[in-house]
Amino acid sequence: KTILLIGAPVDSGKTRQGCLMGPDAYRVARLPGALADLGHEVRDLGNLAPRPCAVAAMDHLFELPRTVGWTQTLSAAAQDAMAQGLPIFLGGDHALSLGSVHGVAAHAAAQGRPQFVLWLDAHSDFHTPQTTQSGNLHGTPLAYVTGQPGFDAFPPVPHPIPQENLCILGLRSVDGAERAALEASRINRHDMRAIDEHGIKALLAPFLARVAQAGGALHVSLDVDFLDPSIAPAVGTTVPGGATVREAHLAMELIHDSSLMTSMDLVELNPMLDERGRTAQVMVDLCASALGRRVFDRPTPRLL
Ligand code: DIR
Ligand code: MN
Ligand code: MN
Ligand code: MN
Repeated sequence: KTILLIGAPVDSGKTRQGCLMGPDAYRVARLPGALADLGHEVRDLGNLAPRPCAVAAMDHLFELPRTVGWTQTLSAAAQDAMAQGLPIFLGGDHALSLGSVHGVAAHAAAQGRPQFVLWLDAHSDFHTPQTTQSGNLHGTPLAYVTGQPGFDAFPPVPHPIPQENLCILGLRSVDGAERAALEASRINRHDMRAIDEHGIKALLAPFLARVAQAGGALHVSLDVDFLDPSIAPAVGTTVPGGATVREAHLAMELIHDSSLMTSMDLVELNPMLDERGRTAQVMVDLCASALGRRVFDRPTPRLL
């Protein structure tokens, strides 16, 4: 595969700073080499910068104009990159997905292909600018890309992703307003208890089978806080009780075996909070698993 690494040092999605160092941490942890070792052609496109944006600031939202500027930049970059290969967006906080998912969905729509999204996160990120309590826009991408109202300052969403095309895994911190909205939605969502009771494969394989059956494009958005803080401390919003190293690798390995992934985000790494780069390294290793690193081949990938 041709893999395009796109540095997205977005730090405007929440108040705690540091995610702007994420793209370089992934480079230092040798993400480009790890993917090249698997036989991929890797092109590092360097880091993007947000478009200057004239929308008015809003008191209850942190850094709205900058986040809108990032969304414009990233949507355009995603659409360009999809024509050339498989983009991996190196975050940056989760607000970057406002743009990356907007862009890949536009590309899929132009190809007449349905877009699917797998969201691996402790949080559901389904707030709107009206319902957010924190004012942090990294908590809003799934509402934006599914076409929920309230995102007037952002680029229009001509191709909203159908709710049933989203799957969230790893939930253990869902705010009240999000919970009501999720329960009223058709979004596939699985909390940590579901992972405990059924295991990753039983939850993920049916979703991947649906993507395959629909001939869909699959965007995978991996938030560091999907992982348990004991293995991935370098994130501002740790929540105990997250995925283990092996649960996360199994998810990535199933994604690889499905051959369905067309784009990916690695988000919320805050190198300022890391312990000698160990979280960056776990994220690099997970990304490598999603792109084919394995111990033994599995001759017949079976989704169900
Ligand atoms: C929280 C945090 N739900 C908020 N969201 C995070 O600010 O709305 N998402 N950290 O990954
Ligand atoms: Mn998130
Ligand atoms: Mn269109
Ligand atoms: Mn999160």
